[in-house]
Amino acid sequence: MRAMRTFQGRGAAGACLLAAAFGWAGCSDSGGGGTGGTSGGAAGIAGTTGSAGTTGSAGTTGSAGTTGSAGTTGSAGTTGSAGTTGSAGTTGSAGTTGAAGTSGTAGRGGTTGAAGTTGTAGRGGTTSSAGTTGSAGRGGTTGSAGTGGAATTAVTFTTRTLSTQHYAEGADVGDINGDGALDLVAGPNWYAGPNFALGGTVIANPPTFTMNEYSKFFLTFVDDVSGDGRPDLITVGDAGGANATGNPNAYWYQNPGPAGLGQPWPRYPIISGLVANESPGWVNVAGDAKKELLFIWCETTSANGACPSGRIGYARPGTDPTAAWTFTPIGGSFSTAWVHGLGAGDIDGDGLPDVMERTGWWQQGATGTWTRRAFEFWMGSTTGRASNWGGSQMYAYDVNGDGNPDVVSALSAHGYGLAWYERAGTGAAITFTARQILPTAAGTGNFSQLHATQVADVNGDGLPDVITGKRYYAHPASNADPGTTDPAVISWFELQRGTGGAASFVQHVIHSDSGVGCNFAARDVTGDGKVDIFTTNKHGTYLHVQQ
Ligand SMILES: [Ca+2]
Ligand SMILES: [Ca+2]
Ligand SMILES: [Ca+2]
Ligand SMILES: [Ca+2]
Repeated sequence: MRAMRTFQGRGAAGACLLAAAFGWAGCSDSGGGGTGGTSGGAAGIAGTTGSAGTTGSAGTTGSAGTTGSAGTTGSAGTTGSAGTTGSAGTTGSAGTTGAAGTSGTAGRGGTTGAAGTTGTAGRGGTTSSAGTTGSAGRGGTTGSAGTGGAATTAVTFTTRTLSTQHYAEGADVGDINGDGALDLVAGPNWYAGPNFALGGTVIANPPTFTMNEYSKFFLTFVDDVSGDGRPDLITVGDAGGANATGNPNAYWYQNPGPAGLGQPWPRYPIISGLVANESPGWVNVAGDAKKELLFIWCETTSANGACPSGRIGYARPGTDPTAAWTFTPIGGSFSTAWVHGLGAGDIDGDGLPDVMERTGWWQQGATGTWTRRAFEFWMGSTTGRASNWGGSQMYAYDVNGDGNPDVVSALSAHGYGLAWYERAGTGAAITFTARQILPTAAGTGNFSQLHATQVADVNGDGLPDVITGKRYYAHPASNADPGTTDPAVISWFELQRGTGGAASFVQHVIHSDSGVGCNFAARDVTGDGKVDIFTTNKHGTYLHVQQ
């Protein structure tokens, strides 16, 4: 573990009431994480991200959402609601300027607050002292921490290599065999928890590929499509269609139940034509509790990735999930299947998920209308072909704790750069200021090909962190990207907040010889409450277990 770089951003202060008004309802929608702190009390956690309470911190169900930290609904502790201005913990008020959880066993302070003075896991804010009697106190940027405990609880990972073959580039988790333990799904292969030996395959004899070939499983999502309570697989192949996958390129595989797991799973195409954009998301866009497949639909395609009438939108199954899913357009037009950068999150804070892509965002109205707002989320990372510009999975959450959701995105899935975009303004006047996390050029500690990104609270301090890495041979050697032969690193970027809307991300390397694929999982799969990271790509299949 090593901290490699810190980039500072500073934003507007004093917007705390915005969070109380509408900030976290929206994050709940986009994140899909656990509700926080309904039981509160002994483990009350509060602060600028509003996670709180015994059940509110990140964990098995806490921060599973794409953008949400735990406690996104904001109620916390026995006495109060959490959030930027909320109170939390058994007795302490928390938040931007508050003291937090002074008698709580896991009190966490706000930006300038003292925290967890008697807590066993007290964590301070940026300028505070923290956890003075805590056994695991963590200090802020300038704070002294945990005089009763370790000054800093280092986050470390042990990496397990599950395969050194290239099967797939999409990974997710779910309880495939229904035994109560989370299993790991890497394209066609699944590994049974808690030991993670190969549990089975969804197709017979899954093929392997070289690092210069594309697999047929670019992205993998696990969810119950059929409604029988068993988690199924949603898979998306190469968005170009011309390389390896063919047309259609997206399928769902029906979990046959424990007795049938030794056989190939029934497979159904999701929609005709190509599911395009290279980061389709399994996210909640529409106003129900279920997730949808967000993508660019190349309904009619021509050779070599051309997408004459591409529209951004989402698909979901109808009453018969084995029939073609229903596509709901958000807008157009997109002319290539290989465009990069896509995500959903409540940018304007009205509780409705909005949609982000590399050239702007689509604001969802109350009646299901969508309004395009232009913004270039690649921010100058324009090496290589124009289709390479733009990142991977995009997220919206309040990075700096001012109450406004911000955007996090890689800048180029085949080049360099990572940033958060600080939101200002409201409605049609919403603007963003780019805050660089990783630069757009090669350099020490930097890495290219950020083709998959996740957000999760890795260190359990209530602040959502960013995880990304190098997609090992994102393009083959015959079409090399910048830095193709550099080490295949995966890193997490620790979000730290300062006063007055300042925020910074501190890079920590998780592993230097594996990287990421097209999507991966950041969840606690070992049951200790600490976020683990599961990847599969052209380098192999890896489980990074947080210690
Ligand atoms: Ca299981
Ligand atoms: Ca919205
Ligand atoms: Ca913000
Ligand atoms: Ca964190």
